[in-house]
Amino acid sequence: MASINKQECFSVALKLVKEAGNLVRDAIKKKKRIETKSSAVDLVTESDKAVEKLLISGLSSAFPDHKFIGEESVAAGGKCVLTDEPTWIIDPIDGTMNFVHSFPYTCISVGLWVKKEAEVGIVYNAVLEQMFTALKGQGAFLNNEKISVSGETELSQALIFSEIGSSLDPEKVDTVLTNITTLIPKVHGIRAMGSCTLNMCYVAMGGVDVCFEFGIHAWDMAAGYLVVTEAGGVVIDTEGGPFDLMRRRVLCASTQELAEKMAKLLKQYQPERDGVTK
Ligand code: LIP
Repeated sequence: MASINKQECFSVALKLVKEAGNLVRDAIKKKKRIETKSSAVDLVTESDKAVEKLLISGLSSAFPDHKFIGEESVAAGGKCVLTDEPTWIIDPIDGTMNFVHSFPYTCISVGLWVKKEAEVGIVYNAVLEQMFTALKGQGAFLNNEKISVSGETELSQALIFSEIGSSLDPEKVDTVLTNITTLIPKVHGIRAMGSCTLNMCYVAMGGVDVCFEFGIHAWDMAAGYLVVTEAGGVVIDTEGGPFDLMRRRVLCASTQELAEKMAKLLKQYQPERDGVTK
């Protein structure tokens, strides 16, 4: 198996993400060419494809042995398989719907997983100039300043990010609405901002106390997972128990206590796992 120099991987990826950020910052102001994918509200633009191409071509020439899972490559028929090999997991524009509407809650997300563990996480909201970074065992940072979760333990005091998602499956929509109805009288506030990755980073920076979502993919969580855990937060499955990157569900919280309280309240939904070959 290829061995990695984590610091070198981080530096190379950071440079490429900054370059891709210039592209996103410029493109968000312009008219986009929009196509749909799994549903009428699951969108892709030429910028999603261009950013993914830039990142994969830069990373693969620096690290020819490494593997890739990229949102748009998978949409084009590529594989979504996580092995023990060093694997870059990329969402070129997380929050594509927001990007399409020039709503600046959108980011580039790049995670490096090795032996199925997160080693590097980079999340860049280029429009608002927020660069979240994490290396395993070295803490999490926003624009080079160390960040940490809020430490909140009480549901009644918690600000929560939920999501609507891009699946129109009636069972999924019912799960979303049921959970919001359950939570409204129990928490401080609920928001739905449109980017799973940024939601996770906002838990990491202490801006919100919990986020959860069903139906997202490995690329929506791979980098955010490390940013949250390195900021002292908790990432678990939505019904409690260990987080599984390929299970397409996530619950992040500032503390274990809060995560467990949330998991007990949530109606569950299980989409087909990532990586299932047909
Ligand atoms: C988006 C997620 C968001 C989710 C959307 C979509 P994309 O990712 O981050 O949280 O609610 O359905 O999956 O498609 O913009 O990269």
